[in-house]
Formats: sequence, C-alpha cells, structure tokens
Amino acid sequence: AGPAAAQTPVPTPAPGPAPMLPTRAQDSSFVRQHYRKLDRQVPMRDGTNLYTVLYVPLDAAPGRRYPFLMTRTPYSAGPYGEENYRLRGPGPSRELSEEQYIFVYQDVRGRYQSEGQFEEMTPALPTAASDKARRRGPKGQPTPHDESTDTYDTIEWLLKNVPNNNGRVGIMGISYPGFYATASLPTAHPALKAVSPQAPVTDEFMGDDARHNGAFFLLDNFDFTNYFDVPRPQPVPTYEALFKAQPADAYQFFLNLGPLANANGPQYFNGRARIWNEYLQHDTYDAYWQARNIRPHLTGVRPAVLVVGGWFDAEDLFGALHTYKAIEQQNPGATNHLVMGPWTHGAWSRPDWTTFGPLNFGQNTAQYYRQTLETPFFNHYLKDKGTFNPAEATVFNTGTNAWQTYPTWPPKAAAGRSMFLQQHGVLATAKEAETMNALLGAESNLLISRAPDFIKTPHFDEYLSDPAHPVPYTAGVAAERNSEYMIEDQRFAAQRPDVLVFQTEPLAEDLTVAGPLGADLWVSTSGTDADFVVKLIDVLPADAPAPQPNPDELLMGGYQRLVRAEVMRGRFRQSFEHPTAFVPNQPTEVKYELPDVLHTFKKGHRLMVQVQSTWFPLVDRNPQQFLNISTAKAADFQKATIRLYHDTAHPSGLTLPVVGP
Ligand code: PG9
Repeated sequence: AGPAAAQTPVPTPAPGPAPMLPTRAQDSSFVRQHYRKLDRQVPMRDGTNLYTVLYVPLDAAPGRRYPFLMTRTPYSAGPYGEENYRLRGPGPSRELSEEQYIFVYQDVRGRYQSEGQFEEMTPALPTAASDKARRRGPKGQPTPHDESTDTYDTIEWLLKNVPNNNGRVGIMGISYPGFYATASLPTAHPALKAVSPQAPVTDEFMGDDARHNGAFFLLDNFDFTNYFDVPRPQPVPTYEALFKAQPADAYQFFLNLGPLANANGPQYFNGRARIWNEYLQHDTYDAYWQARNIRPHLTGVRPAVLVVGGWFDAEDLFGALHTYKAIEQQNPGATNHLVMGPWTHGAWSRPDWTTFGPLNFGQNTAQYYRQTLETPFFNHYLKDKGTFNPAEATVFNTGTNAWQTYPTWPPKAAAGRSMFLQQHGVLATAKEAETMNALLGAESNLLISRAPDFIKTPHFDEYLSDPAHPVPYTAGVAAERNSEYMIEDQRFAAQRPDVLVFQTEPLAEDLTVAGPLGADLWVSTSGTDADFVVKLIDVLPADAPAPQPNPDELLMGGYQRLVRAEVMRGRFRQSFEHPTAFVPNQPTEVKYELPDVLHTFKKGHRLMVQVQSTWFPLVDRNPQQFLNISTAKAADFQKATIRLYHDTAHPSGLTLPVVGP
C-alpha cells in the first residue's frame, strides 16, 4: 500500500525553458527531470475518493497549457507516493511520453488505493437521464454512479485543480482499462475530446474474456477471477501455486480438476473467489450479463474515437470489433476509426512487434501504429498539433502482411460466399460441387453433396465426442493459455477422430476474406446439449518455406494455419437468455458468427474448415446433457455421437465475406 494521497491543490509548475527531449523518453531520470509527480484523492459525487496519480510537465513557460491524457485502471495507478515515479516514461507509450501531456492514472473504485467497491464491468446508469438528474438520483437514495460519472467527476476536478491545463482531456486504455475508456463515452464531459478504447472488454458473455457464445473460458477464468477480486481475509491460492503441486500441463490440470463445481473445493477457491462464483451463477445471458454490456449505452458520442484491436487477441478481439460497430451504428455522424493489427492482447504497446510465432510481418507494426495513428490522434484532438485524417479503418491483412485501408468496416464490397461442408471432406461452393459432380458422373459413389439439390436423403459425417478425452486447443504441453494457438498448425487436431476436416482444392487465385464469418451447421447429438467449434484454416502448399530465423523448427509444407475459430454452446442456438435442449438425434440448425478476419488465402493454398465439440481447457466441457453445467457432477458428463449433415435439406456451410477479384 502506498501513502495516502493529499487532498491539497496541485501547485503551479515553475516557468522555465522547454526541455531538450531525448529521442526515447523511457527512463525514470527523464521523468524526474521533466515532470513532477503528484498523488491526489479525487472526490466523486457520492463522496468516494479515487486515488489519482498525475505527471505534470515541469517546463511550463508562461501561458503554456497542456491537455490531460488519462488511463483509469483496475491494475494499479502506481507506483504510489510522490517520490516514486514510473520507470518507463510518464506516458502510456514511448511516443506519447515524448509529447507533453499532463498524464493521469487513476485506480477505479475498490481497487488498490481507491475507496469504494469494485464492480465487475460496472453496469452503466440509464443514459436517457440528463447528467443533472443522474447527479442527484432519487431522493433519499445513495447518489448513483457508474464509470461515466466517475470519469466525469474526475475531469471536472482536474480542470479546476490542475493549473496550466488547456481544458481538453483524452482517455486511453487497453483491455479492462479499455472498458473504462469506452465507459467514459455515454454523457461524456464536454472537455473529453479524444477516446481510445483498445481491446476493450465489452460483453463478457458474448465474446470477451469470460464466455464466448455462452461457453465458459475455463483456462482464463480460473486464472484471472482468482486473482481479480476484492481483498479477501485469506489469500486464495494462485493458479501458479496450484500448478506447482501438479504437472505443469494445463490439459491434465483441468482434467484432474473435474467438473466446474470442484473449483470451490478446499484445495482450490473454497468459495472465496467472488467473481468466479458470479460468472458461474449466471450461466445464461441474464440481467447480470446484460447490465454489463456497455454497447447499448454508446449513443450520443461526441469525442473522437479510435478503437484498436488485435487479430490474435485471445481475450478481447470481440470487444474491439463490437465497440467499433456499436459506436458506428448508433452514432452515424461520430468520428470513429478502427485499427486492427496482427497483434496479441495489447501487443501494439510493445516496443517491437515484427514477428509472432512463425509469422514475420516484415515491419515493426506496433511502432508504425503508434507513430502514424495513436500519437497523431491525441496530438490533433488535444493539442491541435498536426492533422489526423486516416481512413475509417486501417486493417492488417494477415495473409499478405500488408496494411489496408477501407472507408467502412467490414468493407461494403464484401460479398457473402457460401462454402459447403460436403461429404468426402470437400469444402466447395455449390457451383464447384456441381462441376465436380458433373466430372464424376451420376453413377459415382464419390458424388459431392451440394446445395441446393444433390443428396436428398439425410446424409452426414459423425464423431464420438467424449468429455473424458476432449480435443486440446493447442498441441503439446502448455502450462498457461498461450496466444499462439490462434495461428497454430491444426494438424494435431486433424489427426483426431473427433474432428471433422473439409478442404478446398488448391486455389487458382488469391482469395481475400474481409469481415465476420458466418457458420451455419446442421447437426444432431445423441445427447441433449453440445458445443460446436468451427475453425477456418489456411493450408500452406507443400513447398512453403520454413520461417526465419528458426528454419528447422517447423515444417511449413502443409501447415494448417488457424485463421479464425469460435465456439458456440449449442443450448443457446435460439436464444442466449432462454437456452433449449436438443432433441436427441434430430437434425437442428446451429448458426453463429465467428469474429472478423482480413486474410488473403494465396493462390496454391487451400481453405480448410474443421468442426469439433471440445476445445480444452480453453473452454470448459459440456456434459452433453441439458443441465446446469456449473453444478454438474462428474457422472453427468457423457459421451455423445455428433452428426454434421450435408444434404439438400441440411446444407452445413460457412459464409465468407469475399472482397476483390
Ligand atoms: N482481458 C482482461 C480481462 C478482463 C476481465 C476479466 C478477465 C480478463 C484484461 O486483461 O483486463
């Protein structure tokens, strides 16, 4: 714990000559020479004080004014105490540290040095009420607050108490802090001019950290909710500590754990991990989750917005895409840009992001983004410095390793191309199937089913999905959830009998897919519930070169590179609020969206789709029976025969948004 922050006014910096800025404002001596650190308690409308750390430029020449650039965080605004400075520059990035801002970091309610109660994804107050009404709240009731009002009150305090400010404020944050950036937008303070939600947590049930389409993200939730909590009277063992007692193999660890309910056993959380319990109690898209979806509140957006996300973000890819989308749809006139790069969670803030696993992007994509987009965005809107006029969307193509710009995202020109999952492992358009069938002749037993009218009787592939032997999400042994799984070679999965594989012929021409992918499966299960995982894969040709600098480590010929994958918990196929059981062995449609991609499948490559019903331990196991998974017992987890249909009445397939020739 750091020292209590003073509630005294912020002193006026002494006028002096502008400093000679180093090219890399990265060390603490730079920060101390050019900034004064102040720790303050900032009072909110309900009297709660939020611990706020400021780095104020020391060189204030008379009349020189600076904007605020703020990050609100549940991960500590520290270091705490006015003598303790951030080591890596005063700003959130190297480049912004070289600009002069009044940098502000604030602990949100109930975290670290701030008073109040931490709330998971603080529900937003109704936005219809005027700010005045929101300030007062109903008579005799506690003053209502949310992250928008806390941001508003902080800005009001900063403007009044910090000298030499220019009256403008910017906010940025990655991940949870990205949520706080988004949450500043409803009924924003008029001084808030530029907001950058980066990998913002947005809807925890639908696609961010906690669940995807209702399926529980076991590996991350177990690790994260265990740590992320209000202080408890007794420590809860960390995932790492629990791990030490067992082999460092997450697959085995979670098999040993057994049903989710066991996590509250005495050797694990013992009932003390509050958010874990909340997540499990709320196993449908109920009022708890709906209140934690910030999207409906993103109306009347006035500040300029720059939404940033990473194609290989295993946590909040959904959040970036859907925050951008909600602002765009609900605020037609707003300044709202999207940047999607070849990044894992927050990789754009790393000094260098030129390679990832076997991929080499040929350029430092993180630096490019910070220099050409992030820094100019804040400089322009907060300081009138330079121009900021990028395309609506700046998006990295993960197949060509090039940045592309679009006037809309997804591109308007993208045309949905249906690719059907057919018998004999064929993935083809209806037209291609027709051509193939014509070549094979009506008598051939290799005839390919196609939409709309080839195989008229029910026709399917099937596999036995066994919760005791789930399909791993990554090959080999991994202790922690890696991000590499998002581009990993899927040959390990293709070898399993419980993974269906469909692929095209080698492409005659490049094929670019830009936008969200649609999965439309016709399936049945011998049980009453089932999960489906659909994976879109880029299969490299046999002569694909090995990556540099470790050419020996990977055999790239035939590499099945994952481009996008998503899970759907089958019980939610009709409604996320009101789940429904499957009728055993009856073909049923399961339709859902996979997150966007921008990927060119090159000439000579193949497109592949894999379908499976487990993805462990990334996702918890479905007992394959329609019962409460949070309280299910070991004996409830049963094998099921899953069928994937490909006949006229049940044409399973994927819709790809294809652009260009
Ligand atoms: N994506 C992170 C998170 C948020 C909420 C729950 C679990 C994880 C984060 O890094 O902030």
